[in-house]
Amino acid sequence: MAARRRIFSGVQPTGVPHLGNYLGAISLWVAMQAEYEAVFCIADLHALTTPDTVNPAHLRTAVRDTAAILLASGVDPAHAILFVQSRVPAHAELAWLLGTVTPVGWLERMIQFKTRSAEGDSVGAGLLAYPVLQAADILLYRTDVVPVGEDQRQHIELTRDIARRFHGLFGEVFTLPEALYRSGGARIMGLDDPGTKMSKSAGRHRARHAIGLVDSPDSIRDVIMHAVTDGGREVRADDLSPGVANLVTIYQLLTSRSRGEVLAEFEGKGYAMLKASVAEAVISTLDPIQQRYRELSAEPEALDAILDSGAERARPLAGATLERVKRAMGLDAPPPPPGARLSAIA
Ligand code: ATP
Ligand code: LTN
Repeated sequence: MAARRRIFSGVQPTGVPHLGNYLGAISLWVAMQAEYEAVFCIADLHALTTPDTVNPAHLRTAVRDTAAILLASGVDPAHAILFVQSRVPAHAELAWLLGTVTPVGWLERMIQFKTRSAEGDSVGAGLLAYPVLQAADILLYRTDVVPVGEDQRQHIELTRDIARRFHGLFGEVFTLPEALYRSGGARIMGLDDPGTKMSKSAGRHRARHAIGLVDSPDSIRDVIMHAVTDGGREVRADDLSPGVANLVTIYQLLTSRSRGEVLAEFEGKGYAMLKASVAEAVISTLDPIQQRYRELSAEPEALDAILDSGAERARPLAGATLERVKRAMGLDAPPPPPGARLSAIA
């Protein structure tokens, strides 16, 4: 029997995951984990590049909360390896090695780097190197498929470019990964501004921007009923503004129906009715996730045990690739000369 293909993906513990993370990425991971060999990572080293969230106590809490949300959303340790990035040192080590073959110009072209470096006063080298660490994450596990939101497209392409460049210099070691996006939902937009993607960082500064996966039903209704649409009042399938299209997308994904079906249901109906239906669909999808999240959060030792076991399982996989890379680059320790004895050194 052919070996199962492998998926790898990650989420940063930069805050409570939101509906965009769930629809664009997490729900896809859950759907794929039985068919593929699945490895999922809580990217805490990446989170260190977001200075406004860096605080040791917060980071510790955010890592556990993110783990609890992923498990509550259906990530199943019986199928998938779930671990914390910094607990598998091969990630940082491979990132260094790959950094030595990555032109700075490639990194300066990354949209995320350009946007985020324009926001901050001083830019850490880690922000520039962020995609190299992400490439290391993916390449360490000989990943075939990376299920992510659309915003990650450039980073996955860069991962392939780095792997190809490494192969040109040192020979074939890596598997070239493919990105996989949720069709029609890989980019959920902010509810306060359908021109920007829903993001954890933006949600910290903007009211009614995002729906956190553990928000209360009242808060979910409030955010959705106030979602920015346009000057019109009724849904017109042939003329959807970005705000209305975003609500339709959310509803479509939550109810597993086609766009055509959803548009037919709401054609000519008022925006308030569409919003009320979206709010109820969000609340009923999140209700079981929130219940499970509360149960998991009440048992931090059990969560830690799952993460410990995930790191134990990830380490040998990552270690095997790292060894091959080091050998290819000439970093393997030379064998001792024949007849050499340790005592001769002492
Ligand atoms: P931050 O704002 O802190 O960068 P984020 O909201 O972009 O966080 P990540 O942890 O960077 O979230 O992303 C986790 C996964 O969720 C990634 O696969 C990413 O592509 C996906 N994702 C993030 N935002 C959206 C969105 N608005 N729509 C669809 N997928 C998304
Ligand atoms: N940068 C990603 C999170 C992430 C990731 C990964 C995604 C870190 N390592 C490896 C896919 C594969 C983000 O979503 N912002």
